[in-house]
Amino acid sequence: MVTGCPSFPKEFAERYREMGCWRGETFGNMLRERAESQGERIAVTSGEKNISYAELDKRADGLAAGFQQLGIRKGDRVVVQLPNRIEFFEVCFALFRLGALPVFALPSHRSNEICYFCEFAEAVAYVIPDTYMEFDYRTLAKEVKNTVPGLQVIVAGDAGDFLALPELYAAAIVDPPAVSSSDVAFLQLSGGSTGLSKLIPRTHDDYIYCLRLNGEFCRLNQDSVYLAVLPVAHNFTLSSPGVLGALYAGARVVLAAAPSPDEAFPLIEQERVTITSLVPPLALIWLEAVASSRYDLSSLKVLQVGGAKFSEEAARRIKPAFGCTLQQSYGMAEGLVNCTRLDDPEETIVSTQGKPVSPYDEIRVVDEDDIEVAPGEVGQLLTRGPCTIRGYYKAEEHNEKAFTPDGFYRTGDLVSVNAAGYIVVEGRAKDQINRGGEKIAAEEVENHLLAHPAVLDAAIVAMPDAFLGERSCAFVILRHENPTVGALKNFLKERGIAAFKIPDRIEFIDSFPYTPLGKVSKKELRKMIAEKINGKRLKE
Ligand code: J2J
Repeated sequence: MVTGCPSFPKEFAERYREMGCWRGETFGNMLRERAESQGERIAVTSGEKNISYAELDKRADGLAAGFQQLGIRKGDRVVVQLPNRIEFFEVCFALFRLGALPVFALPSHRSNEICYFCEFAEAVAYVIPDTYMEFDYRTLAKEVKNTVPGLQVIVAGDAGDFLALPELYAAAIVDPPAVSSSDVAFLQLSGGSTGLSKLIPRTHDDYIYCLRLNGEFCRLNQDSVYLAVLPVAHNFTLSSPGVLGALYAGARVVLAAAPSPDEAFPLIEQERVTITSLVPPLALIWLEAVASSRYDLSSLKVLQVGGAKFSEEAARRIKPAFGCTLQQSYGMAEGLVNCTRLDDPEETIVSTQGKPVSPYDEIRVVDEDDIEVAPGEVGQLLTRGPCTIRGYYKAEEHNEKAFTPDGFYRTGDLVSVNAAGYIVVEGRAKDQINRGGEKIAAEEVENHLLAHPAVLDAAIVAMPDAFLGERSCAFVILRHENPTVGALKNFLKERGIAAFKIPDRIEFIDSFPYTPLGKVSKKELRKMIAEKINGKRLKE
């Protein structure tokens, strides 16, 4: 067992097994079974490259042996920061076979986040591409090594001073470790609301159950083709049903290098893609582009949209524009996933975020005192179930607040549930900005701003945005000097944080509005910035 990972209470685990939710499958065995039953079929396509199930299985074994020779053992953590390339799959399945845990970083993360993941998870290795989107990850790795000297850096590509992934493949694992389905398979990242992202321990049992159900609701089978346009490491693209759900179903995964219609539409035509998933801003871009597209997108059966609230108006346009079914997906890396069903009435599909995938997902909608609200009323969503973790990795104190004593996870989402059990996301009680699906923990960025000598105080809120849904606005009280907005943004960039976390707007202010309890009133700040934006729009 990896220490610091809260597990499911015994009686719940037994029940989820008895009910057939958890079937004792592991990712390592899952791939082996697919390789045995349909080895010749293609598992993943990336550009000109194709890898069959049998090859992927063999490559994963070879790499597992190589990792083992590097000293990576069962339970060790490895930060994996790979974009949508075949190596992502080889690395993950190699680690799964060893019982080592990938920690899923996103390509947009920079030194500050990566150092934190490596230090906090006590990672033994860090896997990167050489370059991606004109960014050199080896330079990033050098910075990380200054802080975490013992880390082994493995590069998928031209390795420079580091270890070259292609050279690691070895013959066979010695004494293959026993990996149990109740073991933690990896650490996923939380969107976070207090300070740094929390790490989410997901077991083979709970994750495979979740992606299996998601696959069923999307009617995935061997003939399905899933196009991954968003980063594969994001929980939505990884598992709802995502790339892992597609492999579970024996389908084919196609990797897009970028999410733009220019890249994705030709791929849909060429590869006869049947399903893909988008965040709302991307869905808007695709909607614009499809009208004048010369590509044949008729193979597409399901277009999933999730990660942030999709407006009803835009949702209504999907079916007429693409000729396929929209599926709204409302999930969280902590576990619970809701989706609309493909045969739901169109009204349900466009106006709700779906219902839980598992009949054993328990839902409570509560007020500020944890009392359940009347049916249909808005409250905070609490959940417990066979997919949802019972606590974050090494976060005992935080877990006390993030979970109820009886194990419900406090999602921080404000929702209402209709008579048919479908959830509508109405708002958010957590201190987070959802920038078109990318989550920003206000406190994390506020802390970075506070590190600037001229900043006395800072508060970050969401401001409405027609395209992204929300953007971030930082209200800043200065001490004496007058740094420019550009200088402050640069300061944040130099601290090594992902670009999406840098505030879209910075407003200087003399003092903050306060609540009667003496806390900074973010509600008032949100109102101030929304009014300012609207006022400007009225004048224009
Ligand atoms: C409104 N808010 C949403 C939606 C997520 C499937 C789909 C998405 C994620 C994901 C995921 C939303 N409408 N349709 O992991 O498996 C907001 C909520 C939620 C938070 C979780 C999956 N879909 N959200 O986005 O861990 O606030 O997972 O609590 O990144 O995103 O974010 P994340």
